[in-house]
Amino acid sequence: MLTVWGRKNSSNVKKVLWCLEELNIPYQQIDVGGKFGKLNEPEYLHMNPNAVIPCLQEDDFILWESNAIVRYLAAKFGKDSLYPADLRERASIEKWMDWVGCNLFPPIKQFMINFVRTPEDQRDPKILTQILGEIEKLLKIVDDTLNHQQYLSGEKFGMVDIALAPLVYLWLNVEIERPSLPNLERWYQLLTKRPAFQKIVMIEIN
Ligand SMILES: N[C@@H](CCC(=O)N[C@@H](CS)C(=O)NCC(=O)O)C(=O)O
Repeated sequence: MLTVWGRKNSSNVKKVLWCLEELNIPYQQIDVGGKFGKLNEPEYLHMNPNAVIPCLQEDDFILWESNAIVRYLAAKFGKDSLYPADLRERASIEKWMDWVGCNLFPPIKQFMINFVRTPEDQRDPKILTQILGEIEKLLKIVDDTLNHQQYLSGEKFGMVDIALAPLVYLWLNVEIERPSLPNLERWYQLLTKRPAFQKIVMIEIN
């Protein structure tokens, strides 16, 4: 049995749970992080010394870093669906997965801290404008790419759609002004039709 450590409303945990649901793999999920705490307890630190979620446990095998976990699950259980056999096709998807983790996640995390988790009267408009500008610039790159392909993974739904969409869900479902990104919106609407996306990703943001 696979165990996913991490509260369900974390964007990075959502990637892992959504991937498992898409692949129809049984798992158990344990709430840690956020209001559940425990990330700095020795038992958790022993698994993930970074004290962040998610963390995957499969017997005595432990894996952290959400995109690495998605890659592992796709390679192990999704060879016919999520994990392309063709090396160039796979590398093109993995390139975007690294981009999501290295480029997009940092400003999204700042947005979470400075907007979602900060009461309205304590928000700094200058900082927020800067963070939102950064996110918009990055999502415009995705929007341009989606102008000539159905999914970010290519013509078929795949690993990087799973790595990206929980972050985009957050940006699209908070009360902020957003530029029009029609291709991104079309792609997002496609994902909202997937039962696993509805179950795992489309939950309350907090
Ligand atoms: N690069 C890491 C980032 C992990 C991360 O920052 N996780 C956040 C939640 S999205 C976390 O653990 N926050 C502390 C908490 O939830 O208590 C990954 O992709 O797994």
